Amino acid sequence: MKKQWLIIPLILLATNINAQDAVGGVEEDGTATNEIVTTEEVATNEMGTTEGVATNEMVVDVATTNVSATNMYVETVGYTITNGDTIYASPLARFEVQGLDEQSGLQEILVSVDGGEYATYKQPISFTKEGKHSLSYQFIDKVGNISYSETFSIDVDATPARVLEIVLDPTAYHAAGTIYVGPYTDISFKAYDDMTGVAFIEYKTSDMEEMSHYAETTTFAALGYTNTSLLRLEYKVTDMVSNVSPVKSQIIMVDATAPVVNVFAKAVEIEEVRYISSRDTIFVEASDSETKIANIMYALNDNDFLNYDAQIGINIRESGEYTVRAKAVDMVGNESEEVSYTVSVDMVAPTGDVAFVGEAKSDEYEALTPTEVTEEPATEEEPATEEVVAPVATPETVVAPEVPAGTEVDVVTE
Ligand SMILES: [Ca+2]
Ligand SMILES: [Ca+2]
Repeated sequence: MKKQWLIIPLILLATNINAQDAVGGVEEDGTATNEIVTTEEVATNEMGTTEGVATNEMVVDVATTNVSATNMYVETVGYTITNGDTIYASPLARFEVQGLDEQSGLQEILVSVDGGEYATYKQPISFTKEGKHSLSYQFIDKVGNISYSETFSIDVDATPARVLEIVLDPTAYHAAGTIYVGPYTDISFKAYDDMTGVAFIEYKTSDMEEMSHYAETTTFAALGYTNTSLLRLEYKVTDMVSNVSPVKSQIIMVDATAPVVNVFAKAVEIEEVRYISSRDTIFVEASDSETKIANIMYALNDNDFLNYDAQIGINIRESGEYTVRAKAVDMVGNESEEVSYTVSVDMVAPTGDVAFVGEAKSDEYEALTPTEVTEEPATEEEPATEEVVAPVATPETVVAPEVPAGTEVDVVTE
C-alpha cells in the first residue's frame, strides 16, 4: 500500500506560490538583500475550517534578523517573516495546517502546541506570548493510517521597536520643554527592534494629514517650514512582523528669523560724521526674538571677522575713519545681515591761544583758561585688552598745554 501525505502548513505554501514574484522587488544597489512577498489571497483551506478568517500572510525572506533604520526597504509588512529555517511571527499571525490523502481520504489532523498533548486540529493557531513556540502535527486517514509527526518552530515577536528617536542635526536648542531648530536642521530617525528588525518609520507634522513613510534625511524647510513656526512632529515605527510602536510626539519651534544687530558708541555727530575719541569703546548688541544669540562677530574695515567680546567691546587706538561691520548668529544658526557703523576717531586735542581782551592799557592781561579747553591728560591707563585691533599708539598722544595755568606767558599779538 502506497500512501502519500501532503503536509503543507499554509505559511510555507505561501512562500512557494509567491517566490517568483519576489525577484523583482530586490533593490538594484544591493543594500536591500531582503525580499517581501505578499499574499493577496489565502490559499484555499481544504479543511474548511476557516470561517471568515482574514488571513493575510506575508513572507519575507530576511538575511539578518535585525534591520537598522538606515537600510529600511519594506513598505508593508505582514505578520510573519522567515529567516532561514526560522519563522518569526507576530501574535496576530495564524497558522493553518493542511493535509491531503489520495486514497481513503483524510480523517483527522492532530496538533500539539508547545509540546503539549495532541488534539484534533479545528482552526488556525496563533501564539500570543513572545518567544519560541513549536507546532507539531500528524494526519490520520479514514482507514486508520497515521503519518509521522512533523514539527516546526515559531519565534513570536510581540514587542514593537525598542528605540525610536528623532535625530536633529545640528543638535536642537532646548528651552522650557520646547526644542528649537532652524529651517535647515536635518531630521532623521533612529529605531531599533530586538527580534525581527525595523520595517519602516512613519511621521507627520501638524500640517500633514497623514503619516508618511520616512525614507531619507529631510529638513524642516523641505517639509514647508521656511518661516518661523510652531509644529508638532508625530512618529511611529513598525517592525518586520507588524508590531507598531505607540505614536511619539514632539513640539518643535522652527526659528527662521535672524537676530537683530545694533552697533553704537558714545559719538558726537557733526555734519553727518560720527566722532569718537580713542578712549571711546564701540559696542555691538544683538537680540533674537525666538532663541538666543549664539555668537556676535565684527570686522574692522576689510579685515576678517573676529568674535566679539561684550566685556571688552571694540577699541580703536589710531585716528582715522573706520567702518565696523557686525553680524550675529542665533542658537539655531540663523545669521543676521551685516550692520555697518562708520566712525572717525579724533585723537587731536584742541589747541588754544591767549589774546588780549580790550585795549592794552596796562601790563595786566588775562589768559584764556587753557585747562578748560584742552583735553585732560589721561590719568589712568587704558585697560590692557586683546581686542585692540589698531596698533596702540605709543603712550597716548594728548596735546597737553605746555603752559600750566597761572603761569605768565608772552603776549601774542597778531
Ligand atoms: Ca519586534
Ligand atoms: Ca531667531
